[in-house]
Amino acid sequence: MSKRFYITTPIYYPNGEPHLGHCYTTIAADALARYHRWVGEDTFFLTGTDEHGIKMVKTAADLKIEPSELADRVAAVFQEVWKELDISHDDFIRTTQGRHKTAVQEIVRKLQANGDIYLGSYEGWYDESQEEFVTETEAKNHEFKSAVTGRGLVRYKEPTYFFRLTKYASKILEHIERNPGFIRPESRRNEVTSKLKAGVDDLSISRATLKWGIPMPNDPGHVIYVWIDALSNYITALGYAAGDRSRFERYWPVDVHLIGKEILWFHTVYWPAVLMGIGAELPKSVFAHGWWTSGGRKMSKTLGNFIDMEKIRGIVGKYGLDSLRYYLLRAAPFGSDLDWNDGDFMKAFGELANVLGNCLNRVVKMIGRYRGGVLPAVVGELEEIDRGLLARMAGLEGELGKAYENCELHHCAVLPLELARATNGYIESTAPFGLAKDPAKAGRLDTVLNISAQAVYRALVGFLPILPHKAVEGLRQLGVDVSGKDMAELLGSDVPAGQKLGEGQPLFPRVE
Ligand code: ME8
Repeated sequence: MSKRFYITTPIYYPNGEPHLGHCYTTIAADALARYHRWVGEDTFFLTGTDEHGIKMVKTAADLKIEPSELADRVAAVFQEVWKELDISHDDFIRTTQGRHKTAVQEIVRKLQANGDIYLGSYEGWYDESQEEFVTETEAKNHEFKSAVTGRGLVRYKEPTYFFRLTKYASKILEHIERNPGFIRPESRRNEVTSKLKAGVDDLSISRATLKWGIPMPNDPGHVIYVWIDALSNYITALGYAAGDRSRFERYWPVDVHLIGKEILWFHTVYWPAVLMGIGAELPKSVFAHGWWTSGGRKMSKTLGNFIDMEKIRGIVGKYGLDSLRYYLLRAAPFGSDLDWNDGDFMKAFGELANVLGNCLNRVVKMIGRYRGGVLPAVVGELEEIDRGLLARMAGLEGELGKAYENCELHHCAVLPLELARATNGYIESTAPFGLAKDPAKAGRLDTVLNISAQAVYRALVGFLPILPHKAVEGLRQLGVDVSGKDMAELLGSDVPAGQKLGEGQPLFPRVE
C-alpha cells in the first residue's frame, strides 16, 4: 500500500473573482500535490468555495441578485480559473452542495449528542469582512475595526447556540505543544498558544437573523455559523457522514491544510475542537503562508487592492504559466509576506531563461553538433570536476524530499535551478568547444557531454512539480518521456547512452 497524502486549500468566498492571493495558495498546493504524486504517493488534493455567510448575502444584495445566483456564478469562475491555471485538484467542494449540507448537519448533531452545544444569547462585536466574532478587548485595540481589512465592526445581539470551545482549549494547547509539526512554520505557533493561554470563550455557532446558510438540525430558525460550515468541508468532501466513507477512511487525517495566516486561529483552534467533539483525528499539520501585500496591507477583495486575473492572464499569455508559478514560489521563503514587483518577476523569468533554458539548449545543441544528436557514453576515468557535479545530482532527491516535506517551496524552486547553474559552470570549466577541436580529446568530450546531459536532466526532473509543462517539454528535448515513471525512478536513472535527443528549442523564448 503506497503512502497517502491529503492536501487542501482554504475554500474561497465566491463574493468576488479570484485574485493573486487565491492563485498563490492554490498553485503552492498544486506544486505540493504534484510532488507527492511524482514520488508515487496516493494523493488527494481538495479545493472549493465557501458559499454561505453574511459576506455573500451583502455582495448579492449590492448586485441585486440572490446569494445562490452569486455563488453559482462565481464558483464557476473559480473552477474556470483553476482549469486555465492547470490546477490538478481531485475534487472541488461547494458548501451549497447537498453532500456538504447533510454532512454538516450530522456533524452538529454529533456535537449536540456529545453535550457540546447549548442555547444562549450573544452580544458582542462581529467582523463581517472576516466572518469572525471579536472580543471586547480586541475590538477596542483595533478601534472597533477589522484587524485584517480595517472595515468597521458590527454589534450583534441575538439568541444563538454556543459550542463549548472552553471544554477543549487546554487539550488543544497540549496538542500544539506536544506536536511541533502541527502548526507550521514554527514562527506562527506562538501567536496561537499565547492567545489560547489568554483564555477563550465558548463559540457562537448559529445566527437567527440570517437565512442564507445550513439550518441547525434541531432548530431551523437558526443557520450554522459559517466557519463551522466551512471548516467541515475538509471531511464532508471525503464523504464523512455519507453512505460511502471509503475516501474519509483512506485520506483522513489530512497531511497539510495550506492556508493564509489570517485564518490560522480557525484552523488550529475551532477546527481541532470540532474534530475532538466528533471523535475524529486531528490534522497532521496546518501550514500558514504569508500575504501578498500592496501598500503595506493584505491584498484583498474587501480592500480591492489586489492583482487581478486580467493582469495574471496577461503574464501567463506572455511568459507562460510555469514562469508565474516559479516567480510566486521563489519570491520569498514560504511563510513570509510578499510584495508583487514587475521587476522581480522579470528577474525570475530571466533566471529560468538564462540558467535553465540556456543550459538545456547548450547541451542539446552541443550533442547535436558534435555527436549527431546521439548521447555519447562516459569514456575513461572521471575527473574531480565530474565527480563534483555527479555528487550534486545524487544529492538532489534527498534535498528536494526534505524541502517538500517541510513545505519550503522557495527551496523546492531554487534547488533544481542551482543544479542547472552548476551545470552551466561545469560546461564553462570543461570547455567542450575546445575539446571538440582536438580529435585526441574525443573521449573526454563524450564524458563531458554525457555528464552535462545527466545534470540538466535531473534539474528538469526536479522541476516537474513547479514547472509541470516546461519540465516535460525540456525532458522531451532530451528524448525522455516521463509518463508512468515516478520521481525516484527518474532521478535514480540516467538518460541512456545512445539515446537520440530531440530538437533543441529555447524553453523560455525571449519575449519582446
Ligand atoms: O477566508 N496573500 O476565504 P477567502 C496570500 N472562506 N494569500 C491570500 C491573499 C493574499 N493577499 N488573499 C487571499 C476565506 N489569500 C474563507 C476560508 S477555509 C475553511 C474558509 C488566500 O476567499 C489565502 O489562502 O477570503 C487565504 O487564507 C485565502 O485566500 C482566503 O480566501
